[in-house]
Amino acid sequence: MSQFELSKGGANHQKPEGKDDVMTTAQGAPVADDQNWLKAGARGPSLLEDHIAREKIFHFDHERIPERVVHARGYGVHGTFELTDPIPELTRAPVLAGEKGKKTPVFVRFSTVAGNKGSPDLARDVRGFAVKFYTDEGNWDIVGNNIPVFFIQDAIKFPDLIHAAKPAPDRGFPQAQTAHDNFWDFVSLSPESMNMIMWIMSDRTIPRSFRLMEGFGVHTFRLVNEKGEAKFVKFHWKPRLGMQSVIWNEALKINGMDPDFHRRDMWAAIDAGDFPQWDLGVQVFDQAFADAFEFDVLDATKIIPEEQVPVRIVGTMTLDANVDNFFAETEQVAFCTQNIVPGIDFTEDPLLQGRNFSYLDTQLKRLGGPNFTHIPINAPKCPVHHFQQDGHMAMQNPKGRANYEPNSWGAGDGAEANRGPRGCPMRGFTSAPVALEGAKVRERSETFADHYSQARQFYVSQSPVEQTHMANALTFELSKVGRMDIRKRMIGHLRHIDEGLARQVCEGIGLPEMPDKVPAARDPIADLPESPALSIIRNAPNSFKGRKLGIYIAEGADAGVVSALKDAAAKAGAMVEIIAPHVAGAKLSDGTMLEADEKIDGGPSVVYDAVAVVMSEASARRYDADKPSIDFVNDAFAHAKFVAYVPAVQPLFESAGVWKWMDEGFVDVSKPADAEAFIEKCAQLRFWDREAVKQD
Ligand code: HDE
Repeated sequence: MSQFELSKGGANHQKPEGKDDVMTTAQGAPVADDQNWLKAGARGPSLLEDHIAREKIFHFDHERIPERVVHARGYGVHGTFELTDPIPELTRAPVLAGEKGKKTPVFVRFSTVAGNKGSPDLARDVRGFAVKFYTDEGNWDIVGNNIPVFFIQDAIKFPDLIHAAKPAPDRGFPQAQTAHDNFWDFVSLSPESMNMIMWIMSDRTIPRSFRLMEGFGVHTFRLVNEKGEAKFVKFHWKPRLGMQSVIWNEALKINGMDPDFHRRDMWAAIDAGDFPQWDLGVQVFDQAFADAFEFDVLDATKIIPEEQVPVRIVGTMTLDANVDNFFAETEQVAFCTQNIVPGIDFTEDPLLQGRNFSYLDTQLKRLGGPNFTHIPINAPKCPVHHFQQDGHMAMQNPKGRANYEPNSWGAGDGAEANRGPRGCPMRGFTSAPVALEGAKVRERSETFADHYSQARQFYVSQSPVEQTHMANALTFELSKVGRMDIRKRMIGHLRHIDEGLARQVCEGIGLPEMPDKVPAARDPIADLPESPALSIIRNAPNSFKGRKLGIYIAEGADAGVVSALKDAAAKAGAMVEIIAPHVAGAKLSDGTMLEADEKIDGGPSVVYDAVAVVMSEASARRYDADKPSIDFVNDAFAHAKFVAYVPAVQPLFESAGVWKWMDEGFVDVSKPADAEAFIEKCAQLRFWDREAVKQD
């Protein structure tokens, strides 16, 4: 039967197998044919009467909901939080104070901030790290980021910040990047953003994977114990696999090769049963510490260095399930900073206070009504009792006669349930009784006035390689800024942070002389101690676990070497992908055929943490003019990756221009025993010395 005949009216080409397989309308009526609109005669016209077609198109027309204004591009996964060190002395929230080993389901959504929903994953951007805990006492959301500070101190500035960062309104570009005039204009006129600028110009904004980044609640919150005693707290997520980032040139290429790089990585890890984990840590401090601290703990542009207040690990989050449906879960999940539970409380941080309004408001617009808590991904997993009713899409209206309180239904008639719920002073949420005073003013506290000291502290705490990356990032971004006065103004700020950094950027953009310093609201403290915890490289995990090795093979590749590499990688807990000139794979030296995961131009070295090139000399000659093969080798070299090879690949490595530059990052794996030595080296993740050599 031809395809045409199959799709002719009434002829359902796939017969339903059982009752549940019969297609129905949304109203449940069985459908005979949903591939042909009802027509007056086979050649039309189409009849408006076709309720089946109209229902199908009507629903399709409304498939989209507004994307998030910020954090539109995101990826959500399910998991569990396990309490390992309960802290009942600090909080009465069972999620943190219950029995050791208590488990709480979570849903986590990672995101970028500036880009639209379809933008690439590896934009230089802050990553959202939002966690919804479905606790026994209601949903608790830590709507955090992978950077512990923020651009601005007061929520009223948020629309300006986001307008400036997003595409310019007149032209509608650039997409998902801050390398443009409007952004640098805004931040250079908002000195409070300087600490955050240091963070976003660091490698933190180009993470290798969601699995390899930290998370932070950013604001100072409060923990309140059973006695009503409150302490301040900052929340931290520490990835068990350690932190890792890519290099900027690599990020640019990955965005082209695989715009879904981060979501694919997360999906694949979970799908393979390689569940990512983070420890949840708390930094707890009291009013006396807050009073003595150099900065205001309510100022979200500041951190509290871990060296000053250690992070105490209280539990572990394991992400172990991908969503069943991206829209239903990832798109419809509604995080709200105001979702807190008894035992946790807000502070007066003006950014947090503004957010507490914004998130609820935005859900109304995005999800279309006040009943978004009825959508499964947002619904608490504990009992819910209240008198809220009706509205769009109401699915859980309260039962019974009483829909108000106080009421006297149920009193004495034995049917207590009829009267509905009541507030409970013992169990219910109570705010920490913080004393407030002051006149109504539109003012920023004097204690928020230091804009440079912690920016400097961040910069000096980085390793030399990371400092160079920061200077390069600033140079890249400012080179995309057209207006000279904006470039100069930015360097005028950098001079307060570090004269050496300012000079490098000044030279990088080709300015003949250093611009004047921008007047500072308060003189920076130049000698804050270094905080080694702020560096990614200084805290490298020394492990290749969870990373990915790409082995490029071609006809005649030594079978023993390939299998030794695979075994060594598996032993280290790393993943392996085979790349070949054809996706069908290649015949190895022992005559076996090894199937490829990627064809060479779809599997460039930028998507791997380390690579191996194993082929016969004849193959190396055959591909020594093949551009994707050359790029594979060349990029691996340029991005400071560890490279395993066999001497036969010389012709290809020569035409890629790397043969004469081979350094200790290259490992000859001709003997199978060398494979283990190579994978051991890969635990360093990158051969940074190569970058240093190139810069000399
Ligand atoms: Fe958000 N932010 N934000 N934000 N934010 C949103 O809420 C907002 C801020 C963060 O995966 C929106 O549901 C204001 C800081 C994450 O669904 C919106 C201010 C931090 C996510 C909103 C901030 C964040 C959002 C857009 C200034 C780190 C994604 C869609 C006071 C601590 C959550 C939505 C997800 C999303 C407002 C600043 C993190 C418009 C007004 C600081 C991770 O409500």
